[in-house]
Amino acid sequence: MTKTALITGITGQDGSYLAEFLLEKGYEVHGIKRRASMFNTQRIDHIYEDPHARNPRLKLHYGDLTDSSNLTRILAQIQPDEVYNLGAQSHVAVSFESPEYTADVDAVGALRLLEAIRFLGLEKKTRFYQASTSELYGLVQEIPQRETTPFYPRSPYAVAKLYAYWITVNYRESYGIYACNGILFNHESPRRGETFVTRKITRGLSHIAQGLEPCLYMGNIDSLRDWGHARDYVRMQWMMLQQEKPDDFVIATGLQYSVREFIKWSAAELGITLRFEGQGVEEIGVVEDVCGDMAPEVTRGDVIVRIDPRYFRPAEVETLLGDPAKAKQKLGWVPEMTVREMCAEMVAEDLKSARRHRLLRENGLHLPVALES
Ligand code: NDP
Ligand code: GDR
Repeated sequence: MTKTALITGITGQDGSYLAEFLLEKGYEVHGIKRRASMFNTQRIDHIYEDPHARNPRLKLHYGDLTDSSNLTRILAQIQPDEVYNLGAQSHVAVSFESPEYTADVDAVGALRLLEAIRFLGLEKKTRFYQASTSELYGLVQEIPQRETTPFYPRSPYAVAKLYAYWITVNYRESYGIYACNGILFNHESPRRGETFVTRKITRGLSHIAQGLEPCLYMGNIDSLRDWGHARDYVRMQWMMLQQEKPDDFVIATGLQYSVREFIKWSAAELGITLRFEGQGVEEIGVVEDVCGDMAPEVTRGDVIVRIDPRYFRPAEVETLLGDPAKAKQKLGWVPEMTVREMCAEMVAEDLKSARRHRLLRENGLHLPVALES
């Protein structure tokens, strides 16, 4: 029997990898996409099938996590075996700007889906995955963080996700729904949104290396994160829903690095040796040496990284380090890609696109290069 899955957030980083993964497993995959004034399906265009084709296995529905009427209608129509709730206003810094919207989508959105499952009597059929996050640990109470570590959220995003975490547990305990929280630590890829720190770095430095931009402006580069690859992490989202009993799992690598280190690795991939000097907001990243296929604009002594306090957050999560022991033991969790390999992959992809930009510019076509975050 073909299994059916519904993915909210299918147009996002994880949604696109998960859709690919489930299609390969033979699933019929349904995704909810938001109406936008421009096309917003770039990450899934390569797997998209013309709805006029016979029996397409990927189907998209317009919808929004703030609209329970469409969520209920889509669930009633599809009656999915599995729901992956990946949709979210997922940017921590933005959640300070739009706290109420973030709560509506990230907290009440999860409730709307769970209520729809209950209302439609799908409690015994539909398994539910909630995209929970290491941001729940916020001001960390224990190192490393595991499933039993107390939460201390530090942003409107994290507080909204705390509600979603507990409502998922509550519906599991109250109504017997097979519902799981994946407490995923940061995971990245060439498909990562351009305003998250890793992609901002790989994209920004690739642009600098191609002479398209002079400098990368960063926030707190002392921040420590446990970074993995999104492709490895979506595999675990699926694994969680294949267990006999629903449970919550931390997914992490168990290794931690600073944002500054990630900047240095990315520069090294581009043939730039970068030295940091100064302190606090005066800290700068200076080019110590250059080799490889670099635009002549980048030379020794150039300052290509500066700190801009605009990127500091009202409350910061300084350090995150996960303990994936439970996932290792129960799900056989083995990440395939190291953070350095991931960084190399991201730089390679961003460099390709920066080269295209440069070529267009050399031929008189100027595209906007936004390095905002
Ligand atoms: P992205 O920001 O790349 O994707 C978010 C998705 O949610 C997009 O498809 C977006 O649509 C959609 N979305 C946003 N608002 C709404 C809404 N109101 N209604 C319906 N859909 C909406 O995030 P990721 O793929 O990186 O993350 C997936 C999930 O995992 C998120 O819930 C995130 O909070 C969580 N998470 C992510 C981690 C990470 O490191 N990546 C770690 C832990 C948890 P559109 O394309 O139109 O913007
Ligand atoms: P995070 O990811 O907040 O951990 O949330 P992000 O990549 O945005 O920030 C990581 C750390 O880097 C610091 N930082 C900067 N961040 C951004 N975006 N831009 C900058 O210029 C910059 N300079 C330094 C941040 O302060 C932070 O400490 C991500 C999201 O995917 C969430 O949805 C998810 O839940 C968590 O990861 C786990």
